[in-house]
Amino acid sequence: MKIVDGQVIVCSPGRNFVTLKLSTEDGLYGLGDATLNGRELAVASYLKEHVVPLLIGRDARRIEDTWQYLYKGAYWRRGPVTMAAISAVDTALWDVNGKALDTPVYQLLGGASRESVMVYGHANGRTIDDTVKAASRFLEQGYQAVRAQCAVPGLDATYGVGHAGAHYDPTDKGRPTESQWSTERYLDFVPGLFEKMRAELGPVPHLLHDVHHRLTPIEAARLGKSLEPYHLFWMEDAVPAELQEGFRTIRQHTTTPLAVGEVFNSIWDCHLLIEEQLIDYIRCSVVHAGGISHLRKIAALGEVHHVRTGCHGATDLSPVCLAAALHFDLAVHNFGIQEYIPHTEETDRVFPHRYRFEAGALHPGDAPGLGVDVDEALAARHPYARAYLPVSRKLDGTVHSW
Ligand code: KDG
Ligand code: MG
Repeated sequence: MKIVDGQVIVCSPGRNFVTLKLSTEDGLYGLGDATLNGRELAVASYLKEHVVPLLIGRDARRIEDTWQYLYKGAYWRRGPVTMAAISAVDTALWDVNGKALDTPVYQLLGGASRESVMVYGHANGRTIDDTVKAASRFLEQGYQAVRAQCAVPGLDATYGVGHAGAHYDPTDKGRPTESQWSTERYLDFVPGLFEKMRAELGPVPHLLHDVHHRLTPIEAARLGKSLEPYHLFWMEDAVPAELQEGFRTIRQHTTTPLAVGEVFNSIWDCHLLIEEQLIDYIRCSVVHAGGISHLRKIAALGEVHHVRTGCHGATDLSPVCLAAALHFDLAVHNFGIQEYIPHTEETDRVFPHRYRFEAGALHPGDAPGLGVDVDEALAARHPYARAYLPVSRKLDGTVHSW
């Protein structure tokens, strides 16, 4: 099953996506997501210029060998651009192998470990009351888990809070927005948000919160401690995790469960976090952490250290990535939860898919491969438009993590 062609499809049905389409001599093709929000063309170029030429003529059945060939063969290892490119190849190969064997990918991964995949939705609001109302709407739709983010009084923009009525997309065409940050105001505000959430929603729903890398370990420890009465499902990205050892401080002080990893590229970014049991959920995604093959290795390390999966699933990860994540989630034993923000109808039209939502859970469907496609003619009608994620500054003007 030789690979005969590799197309890199860059499109922007509402937001930018990079998709790899690998075709084989048998007339089959597989898709992989290669989207790196705000830096999309770097991955597209890496694929077109450096990776696709190496794939032509290779046997599409050699998924692991191809992964190692691209990873070790580049000499320059890891990094978001390289790993998004390798992820796309790996995902496309799982897809095409599923099609060749006429079976959904989850069956190749060991079969279903559960009936469906529990997801969490994003509730946000400008006030605590609005946030509680948004969360209630998710629960009415059958969600069991909701992430809550609320505007911090006195700050002009807060991560996770969208414009009223709009699908949440924080990127800007043109130069990035600069938002404000105050650790003091944030730390004073968030416990009150969750006090109200629990008072209004009761003890049953899973509540999650994303700190988005903006605290130091000791600040995160204080936040985790103050949130303990509201028993969160997780506190996410409490600190920038380049320094894995930073999690030791947080862990020593709080029983609030910790999740991290959406920006990680490989097992080397999280092995210490997992081996020392410093976290509870690993958030690595198919698109940014080496594809299905590498994510399975991260999950396997997690399994022996009481760490469960919680794949990143924001809308900058395309429907191709979401489909791949769902096959992985359905099969992997130590699954925790899957993030889910529905894509816009415009995006869904470009990427028709077979995954389905019901009562707070997703199922990848039983189509051969990943069960997701790309309408290339429609994609061509949505040309790429450069966009940037926001930049954040403290009130005195110092650049801070967004
Ligand atoms: O591109 C950045 C987004 O994917 C990120 O800000 C979303 O933190 C995020 C989340 O948890 O979904
Ligand atoms: Mg996050």
